[in-house]
Formats: sequence, C-alpha cells, structure tokens
Amino acid sequence: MFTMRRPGHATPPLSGTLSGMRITVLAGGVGAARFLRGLKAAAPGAQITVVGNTGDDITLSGLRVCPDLDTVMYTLGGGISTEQGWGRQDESFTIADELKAYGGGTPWFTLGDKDFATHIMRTQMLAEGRPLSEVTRVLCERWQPGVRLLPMSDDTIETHVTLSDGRRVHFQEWWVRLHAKGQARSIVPEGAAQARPAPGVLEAIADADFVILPPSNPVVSIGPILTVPGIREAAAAKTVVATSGIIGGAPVRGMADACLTAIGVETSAAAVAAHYGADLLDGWLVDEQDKAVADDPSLAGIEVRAIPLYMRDLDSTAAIAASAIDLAQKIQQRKGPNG
Ligand code: FO1
Repeated sequence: MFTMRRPGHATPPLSGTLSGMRITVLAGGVGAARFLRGLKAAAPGAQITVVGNTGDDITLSGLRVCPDLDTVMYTLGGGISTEQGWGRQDESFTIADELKAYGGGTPWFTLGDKDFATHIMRTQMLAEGRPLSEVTRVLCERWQPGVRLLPMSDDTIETHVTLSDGRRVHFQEWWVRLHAKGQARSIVPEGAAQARPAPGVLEAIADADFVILPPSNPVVSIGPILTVPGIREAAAAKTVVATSGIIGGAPVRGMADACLTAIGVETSAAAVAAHYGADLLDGWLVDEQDKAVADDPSLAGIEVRAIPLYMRDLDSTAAIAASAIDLAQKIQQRKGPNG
C-alpha cells in the first residue's frame, strides 16, 4: 500500500504493488485522454487497456474518422493539439481548402492535413478488410501511446441525435455544427445494441484488477460502450471506480449537460452516478464542492470520495488517478478476494 500525499503536492508514481497491475479504462475522447495521461504518470508500471468509444465515428469525403480513438492515440502519443484537445499539433489545412474550392469537404468539421493521413491509412486498411481493432493497433504502432487501445467494437456504430423538430442528424453534426443546440429528443448509438465487443475487450475487463470510468461524457462517450452487449455485464462483475465529469452542477468541459437533459438526467454529480447505477459503480470520485453527494440516498451502495477533481495539469490529474486506484483497492479489500 502507499501513502497518499496531500492533494496539490506532486504525486510520486505509485510504487511496488502497481507494477504489473492491470487496469482497464472505458474511454471517450478529450476528458478521458487527459485522465489517461495522469493514470500513466500515477501508475507507470501498470498495464493499461483502453476500450474506446466509436459512436462518434463518421465518414467524411469517403474517409473513416474515429475522433475518440484518435484523441486517445494522439494525446498519449504526443501528437495532440493541446489547445483543442483533438486533432494534431501544428496543423495545416491545404486539403480542406482545396476540397472547399471544389464545393466539397465538410467545412464545419475541421480536418487538418496531418489528420487526413490518419484517416487515409485507416480507410485504406478497412477497405482491405482489416477490422478496426487491427487498424487501431497498426496506427498505434507509430504513436506508441503506452496503453493498449481497443475500439469497443469492430462493427459500425454511429450515434445519431433526433431533434425536437424531428430532424435526425449525426452526433458530430449536432455537436460541432449545431453546438448541441436544438433540443435533442433522443440520442442513440445506432448499431451498438447489435454489435459485438471487439476482440480482447471482454477479456481485458475480466482480467483487470479493476475498471475505471474517466470523466467522459456519460451519454455519448461511456453510454455507447456500455450498450455493446456484454460490456456492461463484464464491467459490473469487477470493481468499478468512476470520476465525475460534472462539478458543481456543470460539465467541466464539453456539453454533457445538453446530453444529460436529452435523456432526462439532471446535470449533477449525484444524478450521473445514479444514472450509471449501483449495479455498475462501486466508487465515485466527486469534487470537494460536491461532497454532499456522499450522503445522497440514491447512491446507496456506491462509495463516494470527494477530492480536488479539476485536471489542471499532469500532477493534479495524476493525483486524481492515484485516488481512483486507492479507492478501487480499498473497495476490493472490503469485498474480499473473490469480490
Ligand atoms: N470538434 C469541434 O468542436 N470542431 C471540429 O471541427 C472538430 C473536428 C475534429 C476532427 C477530428 C477529430 O478527431 C475530432 C474533431 N473534433 C472537433 C472533436 C470531436 O467532435 C470530439 O472529439 C468528439 O467526437 C466528441 O467528444
């Protein structure tokens, strides 16, 4: 066991018992990628498997774009645009400008020249009949993210949003072109309920010492992963610790509030934990300003811990990750060896 430093102080990498520890993370995009940088720093010896959301995937100009997989790969591989949290650093936009000159392309969705290379490689390999999980492994050979990145499924899944006026748009169009405006009547990861987990996903969950849900969007990032048959059940059999992406009644970034409202869930740390459910969650990390959540009866059966939850930099993120690991270990001790 290790001693937790007071938050705010540099968190030394966890030592000893964590080398060889197996941690599986169900991940969306920007928030998850930031959390994973901290997790790697907090547990450098751990074997981390990331099950990535593919509900955000979209085909543009004939190319398959996988935003959440690329965001994890680029962030952990050192190629991410740090100011955006998605796409590549130091980009140019010649291809997009040329496509626009033909009246083509998708001007509302910014694709840079370097990013296009990723989508060309992915599309070429998919066209050769190689599954998305193999394609992702090949792309990660270049980036060396330091985790095993698996798509949640090799089957095609795309989240669509039905607006209050009846229009049905791809999630990316709602998220990026419409800025999540236009009341969403429903948000559905099309294909997820019929999909199969990608090879290795169920094993990565079953073999993990514990499972972590980072502060990703519960509806459009974690939700689709849990919808793929078998994944929620596999995770519920493990010790699962999640971190709230909602602090003080608002999402830390992104527009999770618009998504939660669409499914009738209040934008609060308590409501999101109840939405995940005590059958899935064993531990819930909230920010100190939400510490009252620990007394919320709707979270019976979930151990709540209030800590500084803003991922301001690598050290503060590593402290959050270390706390998630510590909470998982304490819950496991309480549950006993076959817990
Ligand atoms: N998000 C935006 O807000 N505007 C964009 O133009 C945009 C382009 C883009 C290109 C590649 C990519 O991997 C991600 C991109 N994103 C963009 C972010 C994307 O919408 C989100 O990362 C997720 O899909 C939602 O979490």
